[in-house]
Amino acid sequence: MFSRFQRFVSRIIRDSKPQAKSQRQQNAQRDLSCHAVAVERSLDELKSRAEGGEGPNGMPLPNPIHAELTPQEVAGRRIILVGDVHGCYDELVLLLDQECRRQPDDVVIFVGDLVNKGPKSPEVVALARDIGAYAVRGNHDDSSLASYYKWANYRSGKGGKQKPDKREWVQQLTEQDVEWLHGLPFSLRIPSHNLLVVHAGLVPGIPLEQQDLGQLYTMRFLEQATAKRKKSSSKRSLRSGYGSDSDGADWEPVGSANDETELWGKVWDGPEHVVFGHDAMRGLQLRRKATGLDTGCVYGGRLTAIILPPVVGDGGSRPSAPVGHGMLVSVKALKEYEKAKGKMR
Ligand SMILES: [Mn+2]
Repeated sequence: MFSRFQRFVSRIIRDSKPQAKSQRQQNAQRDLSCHAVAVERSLDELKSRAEGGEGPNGMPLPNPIHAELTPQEVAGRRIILVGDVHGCYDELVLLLDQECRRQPDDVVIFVGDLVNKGPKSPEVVALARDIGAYAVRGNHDDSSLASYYKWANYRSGKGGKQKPDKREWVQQLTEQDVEWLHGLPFSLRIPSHNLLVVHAGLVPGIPLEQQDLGQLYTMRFLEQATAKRKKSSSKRSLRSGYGSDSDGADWEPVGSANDETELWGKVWDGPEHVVFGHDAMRGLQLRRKATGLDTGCVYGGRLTAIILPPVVGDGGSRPSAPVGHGMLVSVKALKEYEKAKGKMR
């Protein structure tokens, strides 16, 4: 028996479907003319418009680089934080509709890597835009933008002999999709919940604005700065910009794990609680001040979200709905879309 509330919710879900479908139909109808328009506005022009110069992958920096949702913007609304989707559109729809019972005024935030690897990347971007979701920039979102331009330049004859790479799905992105991806910030702060969202991780003790943007969407491990200095030349520390005696940082990001590394989320001690993705091999991470939501859906794992209850009023100075009060929900992947490179936990 459906309760009246459930009927109400299912009506909302039903009502929202034709919209999603028409968006998908639009995807299917995308023809070359829209790409011609997109390519006309060349990457150079976009770069010149971006005041902050280039990001770590050569793409124009978004404005703002670090975004914020004000207490007023989230007051009285649930916040649904979604792990790495990687084009798993069908699982995303199941997660939002069935597990989250998403309603129009819920604030949906993706932790990045919405696209690539999985089967329906353009559909995921279209859905995210359609529901007015927020997201931070994942390494795959950023590199897919680069792939888009590589293909677009090739297509328009501007890009020399560079053939498009294997990400053929980028050809289905509309100009609006591309614009949306360009706007993805490297972090999203939500002061009412003492919450910070990044795709990968943060180095403790370094102000957000001084964090290395490339590390924000790629880091997994940290090493004691002193241990690293002992091992590597001072050149390396200088080049990475971390660990000099003057900045007082105790930790440095490193590319792979060894005896002296720690998962960054284990070491992170705030002040904000960080929700992140990017680490399917570790799976769900529930730390005191960090929550990792990448549960490897594209590798046949699960797609996970955390639902935060609404904060009444503006939250004041003491958040009444910290991440720890959130509810975890997830759906099992419908299939294994890609083989994992390591063993998933
Ligand atoms: Mn990633």
